[in-house]
Amino acid sequence: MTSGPAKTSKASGAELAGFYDRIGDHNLAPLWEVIHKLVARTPVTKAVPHLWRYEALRPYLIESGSLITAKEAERRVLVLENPALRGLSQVVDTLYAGLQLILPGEVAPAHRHTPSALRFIIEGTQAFTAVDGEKTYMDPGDFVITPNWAWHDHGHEGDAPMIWLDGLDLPIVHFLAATFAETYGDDQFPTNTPPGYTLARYGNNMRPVTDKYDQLVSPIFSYPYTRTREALALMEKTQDWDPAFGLKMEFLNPLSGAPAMPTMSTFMQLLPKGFTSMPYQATEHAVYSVVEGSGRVAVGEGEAATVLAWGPKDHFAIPGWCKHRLEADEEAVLFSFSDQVVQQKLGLWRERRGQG
Ligand code: 1HN
Repeated sequence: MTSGPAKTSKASGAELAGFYDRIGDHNLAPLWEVIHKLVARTPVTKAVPHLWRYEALRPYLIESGSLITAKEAERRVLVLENPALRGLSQVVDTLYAGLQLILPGEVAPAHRHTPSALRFIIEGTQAFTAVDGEKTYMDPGDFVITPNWAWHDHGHEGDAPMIWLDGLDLPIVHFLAATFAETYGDDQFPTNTPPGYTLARYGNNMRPVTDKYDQLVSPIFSYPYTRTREALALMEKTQDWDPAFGLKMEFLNPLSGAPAMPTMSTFMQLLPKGFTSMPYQATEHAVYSVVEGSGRVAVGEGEAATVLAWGPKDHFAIPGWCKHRLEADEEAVLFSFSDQVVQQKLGLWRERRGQG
């Protein structure tokens, strides 16, 4: 039985119900029945914390390679669907994630769209993504950007399966009802610059003096793991660990100093062996990809905590405002992406460290 409206000091439940019926005929509704649901005291997320073990999902991804070609599929991807958001292609409330397979000799044809995409390479070598005609060959641990509305296609010149994580801001762009796409017509957008051109141009702490600062997205679309890892290895020597993060670095747009992408924040994080973080919570919704090492994330508190045990190539989702602790059994490196940059631009982002 559905309970009708409770009585107020002025009217009975029946009077209110009659009133709601009458205004309902005019597409009107009483805010006072829903205001506390609309604006709760703490952020409410639909998604739940979840771990996708690579070992368990990899066979299905490989099997998908025998069922459909990359070209037929346009993108051959198994979507990481949050268990609480099945059917919506959402890994957390605001983000999409999937694991993409490309086999030797295959192409994923050129297209462009308003959502922005990132790739984080999980296994394989000698596949490339081409962004607006510049090829980038990808290796495990590399972080690659496809800016919104940039032509992009993928190809594979190696001899073993290549798998990467795709992260997109699709739910955000969908919310704004601003999602649209175009196919190029040919498999590949014509190449016009040598591989590595953009990294040479913008990735050496210099910029061409004629370039503007106000580009929304980083002109560097490949951040190679060799460079990232080397930086972490050197900084690690100081043992300057943040109690919540260990050593957590954010990928930036070198022209503006802003986050590398306008809609998704991207991070690489090193946790020393034996590290246990302080409890931490933030309003951002985040997805992690384990590069090296193993450990756990305990989400929630005490007996009710969900403990997710991760190892290399595993992925896990931590929805906003979930209090969590990260633990590393051995030195670990985690890539992650979140909607922090969007929340910060809108003045919404909050964090809380420790028990408080
Ligand atoms: C897309 O264009 C790619 O280019 C991957 O590899 C995943 C998911 C939804 C919409 C477009 C890609 C995507 C996608």
